[in-house]
Amino acid sequence: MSKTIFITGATSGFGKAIAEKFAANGYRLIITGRRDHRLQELAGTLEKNLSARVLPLKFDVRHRDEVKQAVASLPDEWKEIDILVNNAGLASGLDLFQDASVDDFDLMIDTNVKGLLYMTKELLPLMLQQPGGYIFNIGSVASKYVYEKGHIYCASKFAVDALTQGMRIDLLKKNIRVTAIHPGLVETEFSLVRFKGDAERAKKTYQGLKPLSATDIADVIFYCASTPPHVNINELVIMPTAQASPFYIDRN
Ligand code: NDP
Ligand code: 8X3
Repeated sequence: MSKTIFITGATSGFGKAIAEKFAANGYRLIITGRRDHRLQELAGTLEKNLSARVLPLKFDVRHRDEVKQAVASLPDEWKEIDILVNNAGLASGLDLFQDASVDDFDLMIDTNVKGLLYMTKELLPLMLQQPGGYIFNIGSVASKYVYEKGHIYCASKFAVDALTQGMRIDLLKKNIRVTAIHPGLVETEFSLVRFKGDAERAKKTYQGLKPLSATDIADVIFYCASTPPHVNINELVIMPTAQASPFYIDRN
C-alpha cells in the first residue's frame, strides 16, 4: 500500500510544495489548514494531475479540540500515518519587544509551539501502531539565532528545536525518526503574514538576492524521508547561497 503523509499548513508555501512533491512520488496525502477553499483546490489539482489520493482536513492547530476532532474523524483507511510534517506556523509582526503586541505573542506561541504539541500528541498513538514512523518539525534559522525584533518568533522556533530533540530522545525505543528542518529566507506567504498584508514590505525581504523556494525545502524533506530506515538526519539548516546567517546577507 502507498505510504501516507500528514501535512499541517498545506494551503500555502512549504506545506503545499511538500504535498506536491510527495503526491508526485506516490504518497497518499492528508492536507490540512484553515482555508478550506485552498485545501479543496489543491486536492482537486493533485487528484486530477497526479491521480493522487488526498484527504483534506480543515482545522486550526491552535485549538486542541479541533485537532482532536480532526484526528478522530480519520476514516479507517486513513489511520496508518507514516509521516507527520509539523509545518503550520507563522511570524506576526516585526517590532521591538517593548513595542510589540501581546496578541502577536499569543498567536505565535499558540501556533508554532502549542499547535505542534497538540498535533503530535494526537497523531502519535496512530503512528505508534506500526514501526517506522517519521516526524518532521519545521523550525527556522530563528531556532538557531536571535535577531533584532525576533524575540517571540525566535523563542517559539527555539522551542521547536528543543521539542525535536526531546521527541527524538523519548521516542528512541519506538523506532520513530524525528528531524528538524531549519530554513533561512524562503519566498512564500510568510512575510506577507508577518507584515499583516503589507505586500511592499514583504517583497523587500527578498530584494537583491535569490531566496530559496518552497520547492527547495520540499525536495530536502523528500530526500530525508527517502533515506534508509536506519538513517536519521537530526537537523538541517538550509539557507540561500546569498545568506550566511540572519546577519550576513549578500544583496546586490
Ligand atoms: P506560509 O504563510 O506560506 O504558509 C503557512 C501555512 O501555515 C499555511 O498553510 C497556513 O494555512 C498554515 N497555518 C498558519 N496558522 C495556522 C493555524 N493556526 N492552523 C492551521 N494552519 C495554520 O508560510 P511558509 O510556508 O513559509 O511557512 C511554513 C513554516 O515554515 C512555518 O512554520 C514558518 O515559521 C516556517 N519557516 C518559514 C520560512 C520562510 O522564510 N518562509 C523560513 C523558516 C521557517 P492557513 O492560513 O490556511 O491555516
Ligand atoms: C523565517 C526566516 O529569517 O525571518 O523563519 O526568521 S526568518
